[in-house]
Amino acid sequence: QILNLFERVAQPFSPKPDIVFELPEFVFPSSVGAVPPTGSTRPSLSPPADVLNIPELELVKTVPRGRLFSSFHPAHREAAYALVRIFKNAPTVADMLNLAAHPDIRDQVNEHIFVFALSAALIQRQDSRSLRTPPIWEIFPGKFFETRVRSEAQTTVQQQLNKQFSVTKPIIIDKNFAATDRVVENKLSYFREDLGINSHHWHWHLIFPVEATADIVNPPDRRGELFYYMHQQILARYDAERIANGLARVTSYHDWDQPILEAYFPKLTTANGAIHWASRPSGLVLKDINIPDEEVELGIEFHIDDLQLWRTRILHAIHKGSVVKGNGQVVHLDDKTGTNTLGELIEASQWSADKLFYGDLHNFGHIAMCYIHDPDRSHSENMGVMGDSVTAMRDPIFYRWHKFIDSLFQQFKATLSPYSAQQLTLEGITVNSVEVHRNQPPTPGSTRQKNLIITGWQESIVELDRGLDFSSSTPVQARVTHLQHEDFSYRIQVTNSTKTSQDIVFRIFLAPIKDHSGRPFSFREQRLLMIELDKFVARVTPGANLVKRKSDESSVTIPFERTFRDLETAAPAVPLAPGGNNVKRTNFCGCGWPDHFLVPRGVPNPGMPFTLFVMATSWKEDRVNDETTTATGTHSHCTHTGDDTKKLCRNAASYCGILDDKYPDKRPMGFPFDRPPDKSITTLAKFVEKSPNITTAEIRIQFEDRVIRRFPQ
Ligand code: CUO
Repeated sequence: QILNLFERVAQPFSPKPDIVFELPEFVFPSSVGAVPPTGSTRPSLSPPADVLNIPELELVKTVPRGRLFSSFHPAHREAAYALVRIFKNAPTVADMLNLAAHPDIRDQVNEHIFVFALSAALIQRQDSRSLRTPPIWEIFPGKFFETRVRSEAQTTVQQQLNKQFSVTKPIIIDKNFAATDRVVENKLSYFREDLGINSHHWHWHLIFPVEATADIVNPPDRRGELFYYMHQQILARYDAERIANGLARVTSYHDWDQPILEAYFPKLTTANGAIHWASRPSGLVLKDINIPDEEVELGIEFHIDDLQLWRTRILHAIHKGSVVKGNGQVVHLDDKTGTNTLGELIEASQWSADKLFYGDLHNFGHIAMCYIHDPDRSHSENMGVMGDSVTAMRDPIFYRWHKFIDSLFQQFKATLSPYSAQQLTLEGITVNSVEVHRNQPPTPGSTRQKNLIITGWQESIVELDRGLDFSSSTPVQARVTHLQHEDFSYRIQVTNSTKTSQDIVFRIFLAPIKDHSGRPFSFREQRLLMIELDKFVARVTPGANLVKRKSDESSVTIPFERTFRDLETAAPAVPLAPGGNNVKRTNFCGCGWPDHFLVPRGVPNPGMPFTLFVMATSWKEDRVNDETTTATGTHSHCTHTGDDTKKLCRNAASYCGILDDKYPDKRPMGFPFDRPPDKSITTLAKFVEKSPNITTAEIRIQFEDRVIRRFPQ
């Protein structure tokens, strides 16, 4: 029933009399240590206003209803986090839901802020994590589907009301709706506009807030480093798609006097069609932003020179090897915490060493680009998609901007010593070979089963009526086409020449071998294109071992069902570290790379060559020391192959970490590719030659332009 709160959020909340919150159904999971609050499990939907103590909402309402909301905009954020705090401070879940349902909140505050704040509170509160929330495209279909879909939906509803058709056909979503084939960048629309990818990005920013909210005083563990790593991995994945489509890798957008040639016309609306997202034609140049405080929106003012100044100060810190806090304290950028410190500084979050001095570079870049078409709003235009974490990844400039942001981290990484032979080897463990095997029978014309991954399209049905103001209870469905791949498995041959069983971390990466023109990459280039596919722990006994791992067990992805079905936030049972007990852990709701995009698309027969890389490291050394953390960290990250440890885990910890827990890997994120190698290492072969614990294989990813039905629609 909580789903009702997310229905038609642009409209007043009018629950039907027969709908009541059935809080007992919201299992208060013992798994997360929450105790059902006594006497508060059955709130009514509309508690009398004089009973409910409505907190002060002045700050929340500074962004009026009906306006777009940007989590990159400091004043918008302040308004949103004020509501997050109100929800999180409610004594019980029932109180929080009653507050959310109250007309003063549900019908008065900005609808985007309402959804942001309630979603954030539901995830961040331990006692509400088992509640279901709908996918973000169901709440705001206008942020995912072009305006035409809305009109078609309206027709569908009308036909149903007139009983013209007994069966309603889903609306077909054209996977190239934003532009024609004449626009080169549109070749990548299947990536940029993918529901699962954009939903992941929204959830990531939801669970890694830029500011503290109520009980979050300290940032989530390695939050700044995760900001770097998750976005770096998006770039690596995007580049692999570009190469597959015959395009050069993304270029950094750092010369801010230069016009941006790649245009983007989103064709999206919000407020049920009333407000459109601005287009960004080709050739615009960044301008100073000077939006006055108006009735309708909070102002913001900064100069592009400010961005330049902040960039210079950040680079200065990187090359000096330290940042200076507001109180004068010097913080060294070392190899352990330097990336994290920089991440907080560059994004910039509340935990920036000195926001006044180092500024708000990344967030303000988003703002500068979302208002590039009307930088003082003299034309009263709305912002573009770069302003909202739900929509930002649709625009090609997102990737160019983040390539620039990533270049700052890469400059820091280049100041660190290359990994030594000792850091890259593991005594007594030899990884002899790795293969991938298709789980499906061969398709006609293809008999190869080994080292070949097949990709294609899948059609999935999504529900739209929850977000359409006219639909009432009439179901409206749409059929989307998205990338999919056949299931496959890794088979890793490992020799343990020690006398005892060892728990080994297997780190699996994938990277293209050649650029779009067919030129082989140097190792210095290829390491930045390494895509993490999985990371898990397996026990290897003395002698020869075969370690098997399925593609859908990846530590990077959330399962397909979680992308395309209502999100169940309660997780399945997952294992502890070796010898531990099973406990239930909470999944990160929607955070996690979508399973259907685990591997890049590749090219048609004979497929696109990739390097598959597997490295074994010691779990004993890599585990996070704290006892509890170790246990939870391990299980959420791994599948054990030993008999008593054959367990699944579904968390997407690699890009999303673990809620309220430490990042379950002591190594720097992206290890061993996060640092440039020694100058003498020019090829991947040289990089691995002294490490018997590493192996590589050449595999192919073959794209078949047909429907692969891996799951039912
Ligand atoms: Cu995710 Cu710029 O940080 O969008």
